[in-house]
Parts: sequence; structure tokens; C-alpha cells
Amino acid sequence: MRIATGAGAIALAMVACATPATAAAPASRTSGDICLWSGRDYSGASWCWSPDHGYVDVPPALHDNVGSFIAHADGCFINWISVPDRKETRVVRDGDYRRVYKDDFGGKIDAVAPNC
Ligand SMILES: [Ca+2]
Repeated sequence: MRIATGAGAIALAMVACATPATAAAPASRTSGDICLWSGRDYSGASWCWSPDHGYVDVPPALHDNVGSFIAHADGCFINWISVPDRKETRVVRDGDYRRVYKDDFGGKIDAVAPNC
């Protein structure tokens, strides 16, 4: 009985965590993409990247200007400090999301790539 109760609590906690991303992401088009928005809460200009695109510089509207994102694929956010050998990176995993990212690495992003 204690085990069953514990498992129920864990399942409820997982649903509670997952709900904001799925409920607030109508523009996330397909699984397998990482989608970026210029505004917080998945608003403003948007663009989606897929790992089979390889390395891609983000569009001008999102350059150093990512307000939120949802990842349905693994990838890497890149901020170039000095091309081609100095960069900052952030590993992104399938399932990651941030509703507010501009005051963090979102304010620096230059490109997305399959690997860091
Ligand atoms: Ca940058």
C-alpha cells in the first residue's frame, strides 16, 4: 500500500511538471525540433531547428534574442566569442524548455548545432 501511494505521488508530480510546457506550446510544430521564440512564454518571432539541419546560425530576429524555447530533440546552443575557436555552449536535451531565457543564455545565442 505504501509503495502504491508513493508511485501515485511521483506520477502526479511528473504530470504537474510537464503541464506548463505542453499546455503553453501551441506553436511547437513537430517532435524532433528545437523551437525558439523571441519573446517569453513562446511569443513573438519563432523558428524551429532540427538536428538534420546541422550547424545553423539563428535568424536575425532571434540573434542574441531568444526569449523562450522548447526542445523535442538533443542539440547545442552556441555563443561565438571569437570564430572559429572560442565559443560558449549549452547542451540542450529532448524535453528541455525555458519560458524565460533572455536574461540567461538566450540573450547570447548565435547558432544551434547537433553537438557542442
Ligand atoms: Ca552572441
